[in-house]
Amino acid sequence: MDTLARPAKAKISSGADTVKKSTCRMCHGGCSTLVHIRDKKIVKIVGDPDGPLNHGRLCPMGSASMQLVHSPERLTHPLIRAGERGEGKWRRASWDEAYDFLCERIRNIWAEHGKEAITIGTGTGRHHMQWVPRFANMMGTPNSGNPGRAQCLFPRLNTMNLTFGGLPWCDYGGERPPGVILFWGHNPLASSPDGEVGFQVLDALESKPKIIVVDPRKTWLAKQADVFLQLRPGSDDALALAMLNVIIEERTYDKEFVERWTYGFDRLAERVKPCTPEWAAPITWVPAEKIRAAARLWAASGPGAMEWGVSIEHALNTTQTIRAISMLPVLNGSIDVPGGWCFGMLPLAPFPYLPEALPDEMKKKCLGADRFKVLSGAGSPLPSAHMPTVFKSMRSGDPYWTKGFLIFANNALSTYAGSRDVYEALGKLDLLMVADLFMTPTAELADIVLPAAAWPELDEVVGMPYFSEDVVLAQQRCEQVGECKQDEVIMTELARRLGLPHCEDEPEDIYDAMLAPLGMTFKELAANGPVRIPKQYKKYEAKGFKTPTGKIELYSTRLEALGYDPLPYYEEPPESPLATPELAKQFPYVLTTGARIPVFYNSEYRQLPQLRRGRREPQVEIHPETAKQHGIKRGDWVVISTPNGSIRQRASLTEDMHPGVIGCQHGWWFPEREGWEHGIWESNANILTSHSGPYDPAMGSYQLRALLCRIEVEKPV
Ligand SMILES: Nc1nc2c(c(=O)[nH]1)N[C@H]1C(S)=C(S)[C@@H](COP(=O)(O)OP(=O)(O)OC[C@H]3O[C@@H](n4cnc5c(=O)[nH]c(N)nc54)[C@H](O)[C@@H]3O)O[C@H]1N2
Ligand SMILES: Nc1nc2c(c(=O)[nH]1)N[C@H]1C(S)=C(S)[C@@H](COP(=O)(O)OP(=O)(O)OC[C@H]3O[C@@H](n4cnc5c(=O)[nH]c(N)nc54)[C@H](O)[C@@H]3O)O[C@H]1N2
Ligand code: SF4
Ligand SMILES: [Mo]
Repeated sequence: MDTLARPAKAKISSGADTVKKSTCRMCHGGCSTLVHIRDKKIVKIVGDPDGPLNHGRLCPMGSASMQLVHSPERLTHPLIRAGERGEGKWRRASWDEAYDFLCERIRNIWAEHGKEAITIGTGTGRHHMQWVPRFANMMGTPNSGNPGRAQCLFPRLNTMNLTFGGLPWCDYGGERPPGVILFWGHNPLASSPDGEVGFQVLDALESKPKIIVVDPRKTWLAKQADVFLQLRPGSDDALALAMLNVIIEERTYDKEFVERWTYGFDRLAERVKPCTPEWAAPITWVPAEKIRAAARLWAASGPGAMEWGVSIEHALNTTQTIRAISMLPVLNGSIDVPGGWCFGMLPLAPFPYLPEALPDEMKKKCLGADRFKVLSGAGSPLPSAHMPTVFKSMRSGDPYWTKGFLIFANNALSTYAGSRDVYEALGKLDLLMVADLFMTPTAELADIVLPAAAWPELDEVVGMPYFSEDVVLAQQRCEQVGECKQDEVIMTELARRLGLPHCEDEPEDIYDAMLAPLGMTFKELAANGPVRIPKQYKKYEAKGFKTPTGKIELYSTRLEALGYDPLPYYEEPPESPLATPELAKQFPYVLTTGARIPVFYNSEYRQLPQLRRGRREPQVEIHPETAKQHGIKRGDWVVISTPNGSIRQRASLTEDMHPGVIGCQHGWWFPEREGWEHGIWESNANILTSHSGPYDPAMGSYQLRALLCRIEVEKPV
């Protein structure tokens, strides 16, 4: 099954070992672990039976944690480039030398181009997710970002903050289980995203809720579903509008909740009136009757828990798709009720992002902020630069030059759309710093590479799920590998060398301050283990929703004030059989990229034998009938092409894939290959994508899924 089920229960007999409690972060994290240490070295990592989210279990990636820590491929000391960019010549440096080198280059860029000329980069949500915008504020630059800020969780977070006053999560382990779970473009059993681990979802299925799945692939969850909507990638907005239409037309919504706690229902009803299932069927490829069945089941089986995923953010009409889908739990009155879609308890003191350290004049220079107002401004707890605009400024100096890029955990060449344009942009920098665990193709291009600590080698406080904090956990330092340092420490030490504001703050003081409302210190949390915050429901009854009207804004006054459509709408992806039928003659399939598999994490873990063993090579999922038309057999190398480029992946034939859809993996490079590229130009899905727009008007998101492609068998050379 395409899930994480590996029920190994932890043994807690510790013998002569010291055992420390920590939290696995092989993915976004959340599984509690017991880390066994002997002679200052980790000898075993197992699931903690007391872990509130995993109850002793670890998935295949979690089980490979020790292999990550002790991988012979790890970077273990700073390296300064000694040859041409990409030539692979490095000299080992001490941390002192590394900081001196960085300070000199940074000061030169400041003097010549200003503080805004340095962008602080990171990747997906890690332990130091909150520290990166803080460090940017300390550095005096308005520009920080990552490949996910406009494409991953933040579109949901920012849009929901604006229109609901917070981001709800599914209520598992609460007063009652959900009556129905709707998995929308989301496969949490494989992905455990954003601090909501798949084990929780697996456990929730035991109470036999109704299941609805929206996915172009028939996943394991889809096989358990009462209704499975196998849609065309990128048509989620039309499908959601049609489901809203059915619930409103059939008057099966929770009238009392809608009347009392929502704003703009009548205008929503008017907007979705034409969006009937018959209208949506040819757009979504889902029969009208199935759309009706899903809407009826959803309305009848509450409380409903909405499990939505990143697919809806890897598309152009992100903001409005999110809005449309988010209204389904509103209409059946599932907001902040047991077993429904609930706001977090947020017990931690706010993280000190230090926006006050950045002058207003500088804030205005944030790249892309003038255009994508929800990405960088209203609703965003972590304002971000628009990264395609940053790459453009690296390439062309428009609207000003970006000359320095300090990356903490991001394989930019692999995970941003348009890898070739990213490559060109990185080549023009005066300073590229990469802090990573491994020498990735991106690190190979750097001027300086810093060895970062892996999850068992660092201290951090984390609230799960993200921006909800119903469970508060600690990561604990258990081993020192080489000269590796955790990112938070690197930022702090570099800040001190540069004499930046707030550089005197010690990370542990910040953890203690965050935990103060819980009446404990970091050391106490780390020693005693995670804290689950007792759930309170219907919190809005006391103070309303944190929106201008105090209600859930189906009609968004804040989006309206920012100049955006206050109601959700449907928009075709820029390339699609409907939007560009001529192009679709040359590229007849809809391509989706990057559906998560349980053994790799984006571009990570190809170095770890335990995880690579069963997945030596990249795979593209194709329906057998589709493959047959092109003479493609199982295991053949297939060339996948889009208007942006071509890559090769091995054919995996499966009836679970929609015949009109091709699903390729993302994140592929080959650490074992010689040369700086390590095969980055061979099978990397982002050769097929582009970051040049068009973009979601509010978030600046680009298309990573729902592209057009063609396939053919690779010809022997
Ligand atoms: N085509 C396509 N592209 C995609 C996606 C897709 O589905 N399809 N998904 C997108 C999404 S949702 C996201 S969030 C991004 C993810 O993009 P990234 O975050 O760039 O992806 P990763 O490969 O997980 O991580 C990048 C690097 O961080 C390093 N690393 C791991 N832990 C640490 C640490 O603690 N400190 C430091 N300094 N380094 C560390 C890893 O070794 C790795 O090289 O990719 C996006 N790109
Ligand atoms: N093992 C593992 N875990 C991970 C990661 C990883 O790389 N590996 N990456 C992490 C990151 S950064 C993220 S953001 C999360 C993402 O985790 P999820 O949100 O679960 O996202 P995916 O698995 O990428 O996609 C979920 C489902 O969406 C389907 N899908 C594809 N295109 C569309 C579409 O257009 N519409 C709809 N409705 N469905 C579509 C896919 O077939 C897939 O089954 O996972 C995180 N966890
Ligand atoms: S689901 Fe994530 S946190 Fe849990 S064991 Fe797997 S990798 Fe670790
Ligand atoms: Mo992500």
